[in-house]
Amino acid sequence: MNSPAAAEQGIPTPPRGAAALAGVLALVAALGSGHLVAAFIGINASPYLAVANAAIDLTPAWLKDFAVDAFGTYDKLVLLLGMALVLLGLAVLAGLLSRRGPLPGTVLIVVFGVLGGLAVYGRPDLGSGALAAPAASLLAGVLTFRWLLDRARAGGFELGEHTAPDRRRFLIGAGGVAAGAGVAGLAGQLIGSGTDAEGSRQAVGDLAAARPAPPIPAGADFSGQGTPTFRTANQDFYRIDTAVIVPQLRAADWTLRIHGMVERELTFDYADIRSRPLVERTITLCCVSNQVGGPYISTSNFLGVDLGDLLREAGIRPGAQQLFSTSEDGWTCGTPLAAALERDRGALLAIGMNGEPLPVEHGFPARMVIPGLYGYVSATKWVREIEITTWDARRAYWLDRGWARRAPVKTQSRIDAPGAGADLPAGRVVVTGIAWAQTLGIARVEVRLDENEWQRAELATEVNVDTWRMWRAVLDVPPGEHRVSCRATDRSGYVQTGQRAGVVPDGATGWHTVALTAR
Ligand SMILES: Nc1nc2c(c(=O)[nH]1)N[C@H]1C(S)=C(S)[C@@H](COP(=O)(O)O)O[C@H]1N2
Ligand SMILES: [Mo]
Repeated sequence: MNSPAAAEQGIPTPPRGAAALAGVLALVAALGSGHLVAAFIGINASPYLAVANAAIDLTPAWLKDFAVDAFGTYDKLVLLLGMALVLLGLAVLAGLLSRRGPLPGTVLIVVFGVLGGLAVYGRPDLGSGALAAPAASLLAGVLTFRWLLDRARAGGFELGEHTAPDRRRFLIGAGGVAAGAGVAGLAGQLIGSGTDAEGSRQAVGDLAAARPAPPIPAGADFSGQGTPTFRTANQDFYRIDTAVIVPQLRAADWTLRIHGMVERELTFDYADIRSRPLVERTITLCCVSNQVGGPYISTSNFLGVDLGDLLREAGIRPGAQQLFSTSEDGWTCGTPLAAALERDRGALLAIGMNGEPLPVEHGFPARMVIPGLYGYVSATKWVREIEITTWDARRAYWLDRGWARRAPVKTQSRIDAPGAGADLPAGRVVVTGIAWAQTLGIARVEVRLDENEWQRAELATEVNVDTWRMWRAVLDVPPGEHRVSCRATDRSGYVQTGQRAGVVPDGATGWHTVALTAR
């Protein structure tokens, strides 16, 4: 189909389908070549990933909160798929707008190339040489687009008797581009994931604890009645981070530098850390984005060296306030220095988790773990750098996005059984759950049915004050619709508030309440 004006000038217009296909294939060629070039620089230079990372970095607290809530650990997959749909739509548009000439589509591609370039340029973990990847994308996108449009237009393949050969020529060109882009993208993926972090992790072998954690006593959970097991299996441990592609680090390539307001700058490698006497601690980690009753809390045996000892070796200079840590992928974290130094606190530079080297997605080769502080102010994964500084000198990642600087874990509790909306026989109902008040310990948990009196729950055996504590209660439930709530009291005497607060800026509060029907 030709527009009247073009037909008058004798300039053939490509059909809509061919123009749209040219747009889509230009996009595929752009992403494929960018990915291939990025493989040699750092996979985060791949424009698509860089834009996704930038989108995450620009996400304000309320939106992150929503995304984590709605999609959990799949939030990044949803983002990547959403971006793919938007890009596909725009690629089709670029093609359709360019049937009379390649300029509109070319402008659109250049605009996107520049956006990709800005996203790469903004990465804290890449140099400006990384711009080669979006540049390759831009070039491949524009050239492919114009070449395919030309082919679609050549001789006007819906005009006259040359239809069939011209269409064949276009389709061969299109097929060639698709294949080339596919090969480039795949090669990029293979080369880029060539740093074999998992292989390196497998090769670490046994990490022996000089001081193992005491065994978990038999009565520490009610997992037979609905609570989680006391320790969370590594593959079930909740995961929260900003990384679209988890940093792939080999133990041999890892070092940790401690610098800033210290007497002597120190750098440790993996062998330095693992050859020190390793201590194992059972610790419950939780996320500030955990809603009341939410799943972002887990417990593990973390193995590592005392973080305070490393800091004392470096020698802290007077006036220092903040431990500012940076990960391999440029994420930053601000921790009160006092918490890292407190001897009773048990802050760790951890390299092991539940008897294995840290899983890659939980920070291999090394991460920080500090009991009593939400993960975003204490638990840097893939940690590479610790700067001792003041609060004024450095601002951590989440601080600029609406979250609090001070973020001790709040005393909280959760009902695990019965599940929300349960339908069960009236009478004796066993209610179980967890409660936590890291650094203090749980003194009491109470449950109540509807607006009745609070009733004391039985507490499971305590493991230590830095872990969750399981509880169990038996309620007498008459037939009908009911609501069950729980609340914890910690060893300071503080009774968990019923006042509802959202997760921003420093953690949710309120009593977890589940509805149930008894018959
Ligand atoms: N490098 C890096 N470390 C990070 C984060 C991150 O985004 N990047 N997120 C933090 C947050 S918000 C939490 S709650 C914990 C979660 O640790 P996990 O994924 O091992 O459960 O990691 C912390 N460490
Ligand atoms: Mo978190």
